[in-house]
Parts: sequence; structure tokens; C-alpha cells
Amino acid sequence: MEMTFRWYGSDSEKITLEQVKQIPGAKGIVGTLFDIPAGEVWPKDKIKELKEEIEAAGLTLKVIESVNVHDDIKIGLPSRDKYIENYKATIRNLAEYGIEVICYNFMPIFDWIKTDLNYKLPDGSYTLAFEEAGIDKEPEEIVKEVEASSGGYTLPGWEPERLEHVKYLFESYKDVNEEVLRANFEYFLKAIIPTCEEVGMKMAVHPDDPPYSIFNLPRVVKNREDLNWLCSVVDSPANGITLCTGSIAEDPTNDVYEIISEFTKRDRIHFAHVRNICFTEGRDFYESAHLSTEGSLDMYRIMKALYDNGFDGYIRPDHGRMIWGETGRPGYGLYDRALGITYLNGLWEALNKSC
Ligand SMILES: [Mn+2]
Repeated sequence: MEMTFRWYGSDSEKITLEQVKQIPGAKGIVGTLFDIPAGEVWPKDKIKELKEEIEAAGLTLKVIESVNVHDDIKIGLPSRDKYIENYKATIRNLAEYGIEVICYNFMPIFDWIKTDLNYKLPDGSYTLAFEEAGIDKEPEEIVKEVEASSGGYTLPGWEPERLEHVKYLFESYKDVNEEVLRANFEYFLKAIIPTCEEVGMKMAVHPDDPPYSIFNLPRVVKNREDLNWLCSVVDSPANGITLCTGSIAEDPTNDVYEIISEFTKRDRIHFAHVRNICFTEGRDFYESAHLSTEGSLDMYRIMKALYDNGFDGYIRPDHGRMIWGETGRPGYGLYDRALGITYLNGLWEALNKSC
């Protein structure tokens, strides 16, 4: 496995590449071109610039998160073919600069939903939390709340210029149920996977977060059955998964350890997001520190499921709390993610040496 750190680019971050380089065991950056709207081709010169900047700091750029899928593709509008061609061009451009894995998702409208981005823990740290009672409101209200509590940072999947039209987006998705979304997903995969095979790119879909329907929006990457469907509908190693432990485990009926074992064995987990969550009541939870003792997941079992089944992909601590007075993009502070890396590397070393 290779440990990585998500970084949004020097224009969108106060965390520097030099700081990331100082985290022991952090080898690579999970990068993005944050300012390119979904549907547009990622230009070669910008990819080159990003890669050179990261490599100059002694880090690698092998994973991109995310290349967002245009809503017209998910809705299945006639204009989707144009956006799919653009997506294929982006795959080719990224492959040319040595990118091996593209993380993406196929969720309508919202990339992820939390109801509190600054949930205060008893130790004084801040984290992201989800309470079902907190989504009993209009989507516009949620959009406003997220924007107000984001500390001025643009959050992935919550681009204000797109969500300004949230009412219109809901209207566009009104006939898209799970069946339609799945058919549109299949259409997309059948179009792009041959290009990935040709250029050596691996697609890695991120599970829905949370992995169940919210605001009546359809969800198609939420459990073992959905992941099995994904792997079968285009049966190619290029068609893989970003296994996000937090997202999958947010539905307590999902057996996260079994899912990791099965899909690692099937060689479909190209990228792993590893975080712990702590259930408070029912499906309500907050994102805890990484240690098993701090949350509801057994992080040793998670790493062991990856290790025992031969995981050789990229991995990163998914989110981190805000600790030691740090401020920044919610979920993406430096310190707690660095602690997460150290812990996950420690578990991995122990697994490695005990065999
Ligand atoms: Mn994740």
C-alpha cells in the first residue's frame, strides 16, 4: 500500500506541500484541479503544472480526487455524450502525466451530507457529524448551512455556483429513480472503461455518503450488492472502488470488514479512505479520531482485511478533526490527518511484521 494525503492545491489550501512532506510515511498527494467545473476537459498544461509542483516537493501524484461526473450524465440527458467524450479526454490527459487512479462518485446533487461541520467533542476538538433529525428541512437550507459553517472554504462537491441552482437540480432529477440512475451509470461505465483499459487508468468509485437515500434522491453505491453490481456490469480491473470505511459503515447493516475482504480479494479496491466514526444514536454519528478506542469501528480489523487480502493500492486517512486550535477546511486539517497516517502506518507495520 502507499500512503497519501489529500491536498487541494496551493490556491485553495493553507497547508503546504512542505508540511505534508514532513508527515512520516506520507508518500503521495491525492490531487485535484479544484477550479475546473464538472464536464470540462482537464487541460494538459494545468495537470503538468500540478504534477511538477508536487514532485518538486518530493511527493508523488498518482491519484486524482475527484473528476466529477456532470449531472447530465447522471440524469441521462442527450447532452451526456458530449460530457462523456470530455471525461474520456480527461482520462487520457491524466494518464499521460502518470496518474493511475481516478476517484469519483455517482451521487445526484450532493457529494456527501453532514448536518454539522463544527461538532464540538468533549475534548474541545471539532469534527463533522450527521444527525437524521438535522436533515428534516429543505435542501436549500442545508446548502446555506454548509456554506455558512465551511470557514470560507469551498467544500468538494458543494460548489456554490452549482448549488445555487439546487431547486432546478432537484427538478431535473425528478424522474431519476434508482433504476434509471443505475442504467445511466452503466452507460457511463461502458463508455469510459475501454479508454481506461487502453491508457492504464483505474476508476475508483466512492460509495454514497451516507449510503442510503436522503431527500428521496436515489443511491446506487451503498452496499455489498451495489458494489457487486458495479464490478459485474463492466467486468474489468479498471472498473474499481474507493473503499471509504466511514461511508460504508454509516449504514450499520453493512459489514465493512467483509466488504473490504471480498473486494480486495477481487482486486477492485484501488484506493482506500480510512476513517473511524462513532455512532451516537441510531444511525447518527460523528467522525471520531482514527483510533479504534475513539469510535465504533475496529481499525485493526479494517487494516487486517486489507493486508490479508493483498491490498496494494493507495490509501489515505479520510478526514480529521480540528485539533490544537487549527482552523481550515472542515474535515481537512493537517494535524489530525497526520496523526491518522501515523496510526494507520503503525497498524500496517505491525501486520507486516507479525506474519
Ligand atoms: Mn471518503
